[in-house]
Amino acid sequence: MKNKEVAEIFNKVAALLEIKGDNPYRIRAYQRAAQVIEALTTDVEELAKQGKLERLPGIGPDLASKIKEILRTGTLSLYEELKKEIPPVLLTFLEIPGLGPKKVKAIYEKFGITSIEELEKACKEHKIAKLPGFGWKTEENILKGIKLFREKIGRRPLGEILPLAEKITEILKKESPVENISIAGSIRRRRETVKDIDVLITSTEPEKVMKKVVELPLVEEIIAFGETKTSVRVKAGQSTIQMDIRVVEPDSWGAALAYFTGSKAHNIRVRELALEKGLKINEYGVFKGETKIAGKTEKEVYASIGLPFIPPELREDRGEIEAALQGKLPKLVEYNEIIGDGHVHSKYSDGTASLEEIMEKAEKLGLSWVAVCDHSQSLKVAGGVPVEDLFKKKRRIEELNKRSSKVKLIFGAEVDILSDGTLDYPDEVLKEIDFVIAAIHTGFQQSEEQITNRIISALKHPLVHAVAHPTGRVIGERDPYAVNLSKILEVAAQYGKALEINAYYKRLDLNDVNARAAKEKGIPLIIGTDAHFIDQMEYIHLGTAVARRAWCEKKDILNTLSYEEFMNWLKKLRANSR
Ligand code: DGT
Ligand code: CA
Repeated sequence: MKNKEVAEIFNKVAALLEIKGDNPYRIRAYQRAAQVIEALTTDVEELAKQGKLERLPGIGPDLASKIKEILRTGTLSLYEELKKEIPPVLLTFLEIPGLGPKKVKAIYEKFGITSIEELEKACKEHKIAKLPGFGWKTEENILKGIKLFREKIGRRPLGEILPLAEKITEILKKESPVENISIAGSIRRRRETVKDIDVLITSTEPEKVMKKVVELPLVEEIIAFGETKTSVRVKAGQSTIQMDIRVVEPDSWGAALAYFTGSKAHNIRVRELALEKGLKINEYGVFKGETKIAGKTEKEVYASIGLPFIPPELREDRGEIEAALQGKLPKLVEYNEIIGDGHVHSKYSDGTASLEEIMEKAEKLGLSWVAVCDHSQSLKVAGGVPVEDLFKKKRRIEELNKRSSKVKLIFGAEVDILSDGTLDYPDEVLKEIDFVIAAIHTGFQQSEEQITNRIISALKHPLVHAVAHPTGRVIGERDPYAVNLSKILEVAAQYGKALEINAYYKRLDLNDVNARAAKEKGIPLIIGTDAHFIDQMEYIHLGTAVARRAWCEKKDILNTLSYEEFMNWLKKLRANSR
């Protein structure tokens, strides 16, 4: 069905015509055609084949031929021409939720604003509200729209882009003459969202590598083609993302990797340190006068300015330079030290995998335990487990554990914190569940005080071990609910309860900053993938990345414990909570 694509192009044409100040009847015709096509329950391509397009309301010979053109070429020449006539920034503005063509046009004509940053500034200075037909509310909506736009379209979740970037580097490694290849930028630092894919290589035959790059089937558009730098847009889900590939000299590999890994803020600090030592540092190397004193490896580059190697996840200028100078960098938890998954759903609730499949997958991932935490009884939309079934699940887990020596399952539950702060199973049931992780799934609209108190009651409950996704945010979709996190941290620390680092790529909750605050208070952290499909268990490393960005060491993360150690931790916590 190409209906959506055709409708979208017609809508865009209408918007562009409106910005241009074209004939309102013509604009209306495109809008109407878009609506008609979008509402169709039949395939527009079929109608075109049968010559029935003109039977649709509002579609005459001209629009019918335009539909055929879109079906044939994937675009419309009129649309492509309009795009060239209009400043590109206005096309971007149209993508901001809450900003239609009329408003975009008015803003552009009045202020000549040419970037999102300028638009944001004008809103903050209340210039926009003064335009006829605008107001305070419009300004507020535009600001919200800008935020959503940046999150959604401007930046993509790491979990979507990292696998793509790794796939591309794997292909280039196998099928082109690269010597060194590495992902750099925010992906290498494992930031939760990324703007683009930065790749560095060394090669004696760069032209062959670049040729391979632009020939990748994933490439949708070539932005620039050159032997030292090539930029393309690669297909990523429903849209595309820019990828820049740079070729560097082997002698500059470390310097380039450090430079292009960033962050910019970290680089600036590094450069200042170099300057203090009378050195110059750039993407080619570290220089004393004209002489290059380092550049081949990152380690050598850091050493030349008196620093130990700083792991990419720490390079955010959040104190890592000071810590490095004092020899106090944390020994970050390693990806392979995570041997358990603290939160997986099975068929007992809304997961799609059986217990056996979870065990199998865990073994493939090199894990030695998985806590199977299905939803609790009231959460009907998510298949909450009624009490009778809980005990079936418990027995089944015991049987499977007897048979398996490599992977153990833990009988857990993700128990809803009800809107009054009580838990969704009675205590006599909770005490039979080996791992109770409490969570909020309803009442997101409650006040900060209410939500905070709900979580606090759960943390204080003697049978609760942990709280899942403590802030409730979903990247690009939902802001955190109103919660006073510092109060939560205080109570968790006081009661020795764990907080989750939810590793699902759209959650990553706690995030890096909050997880670090928790770690500093000595709160144990538990990584859980919250997998509802078996493959989502692979996201465990994203949770580890958050933990590393939160400066966590092995001792801070419960998933580094063996099965027996973790079970002991659970029991001890309850014994101490009585
Ligand atoms: P992103 O792409 O927004 O997710 O984040 P990054 O960090 O990957 O940023 P990007 O792609 O613009 O640039 C990659 C790295 O290149 C960045 O982390 C640091 C370095 N870099 C870029 N521009 C500058 C600059 O103006 N000064 C310094 N010192 N470094 C820069
Ligand atoms: Ca980047």
